[in-house]
Amino acid sequence: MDVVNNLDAVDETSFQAKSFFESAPLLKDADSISGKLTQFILQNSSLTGIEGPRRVVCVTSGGTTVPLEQRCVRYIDNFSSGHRGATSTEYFLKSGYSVIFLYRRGTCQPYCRSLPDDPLLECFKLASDSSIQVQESHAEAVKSAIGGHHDAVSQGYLLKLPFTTIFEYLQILRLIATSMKILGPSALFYLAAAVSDFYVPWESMAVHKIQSASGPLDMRLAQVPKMLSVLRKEWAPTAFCVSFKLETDTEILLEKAGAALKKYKMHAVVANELSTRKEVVILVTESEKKLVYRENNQSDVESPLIKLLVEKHSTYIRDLNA
Ligand code: PAZ
Repeated sequence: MDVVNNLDAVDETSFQAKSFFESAPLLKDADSISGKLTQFILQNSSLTGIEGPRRVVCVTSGGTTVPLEQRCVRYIDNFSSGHRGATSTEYFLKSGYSVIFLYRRGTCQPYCRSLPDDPLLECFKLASDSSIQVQESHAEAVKSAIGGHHDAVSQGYLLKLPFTTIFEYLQILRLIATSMKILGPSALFYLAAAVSDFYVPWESMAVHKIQSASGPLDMRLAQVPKMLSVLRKEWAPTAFCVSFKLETDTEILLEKAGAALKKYKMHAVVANELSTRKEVVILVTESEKKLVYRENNQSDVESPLIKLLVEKHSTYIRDLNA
């Protein structure tokens, strides 16, 4: 009976996902994105990496917006800065992975964490001969940002794809996942983006700016289909999948992370609490719940986290190949 119910739930989610994509506004640049993905994956899959073909990870980062009008003036947003995704990307590259970085426009970028928030204006100065010079105080940060980023991109190890809305995010994620299918178990998904749970379906969305003259706004949001199931079952069934669970109530965090692990058949779920997310996360797998801390004020929690995930990914590949 349980099996039947479970199959019904899977079919229902696939159906909801299909309707979501059918009614979503057309993704601009879909052909160009597909072309970049095909080239990136072909090029990287022919390289040798840690214990076999070079591994490719899709890191998602930042929050998705929910437009309230088709000619969008207002939208719902969330807190995500993209720090987790950007930092993790650097550690994955350092560990020998190639990275497809699916990020929210305007959020934190790999290798730019040490730069000030307004980097161009604060990092440079105009010299007396009108040439542009780097401020001494920012020289190290600028050098490492330019060097790290240039190396990763010029060697073809980093592909950056931006999104803004929930519609763009899910359409690009589907393109990435289906393109990565050929990589089999060498593919990893690291889904750190804060993805909206609710949205306004395109066909029921106001076309023009919503007017305030008619009084308080009464709006019903639909639930975004749970694409993690679809990713695992249809788009990339042999990839190693890591999702994130954020809560503000620590009492329910582990329970929710455990439920996500089972329900979406993730290989690992990273549980984190809003205010402590930069200091500690809990890596939840079928066999354990492991606390992962940052070592000190100068280090990042992503360093030990990525190390653990790379080990788990290696075990997964070895077990599948055995
Ligand atoms: O982007 P950031 O560094 O500010 O925060 C990271 C995070 C909390 C968005 C991420 O660790 C996470 O938990 N993402 C999934 C959020 C969710 O439950 O939808």
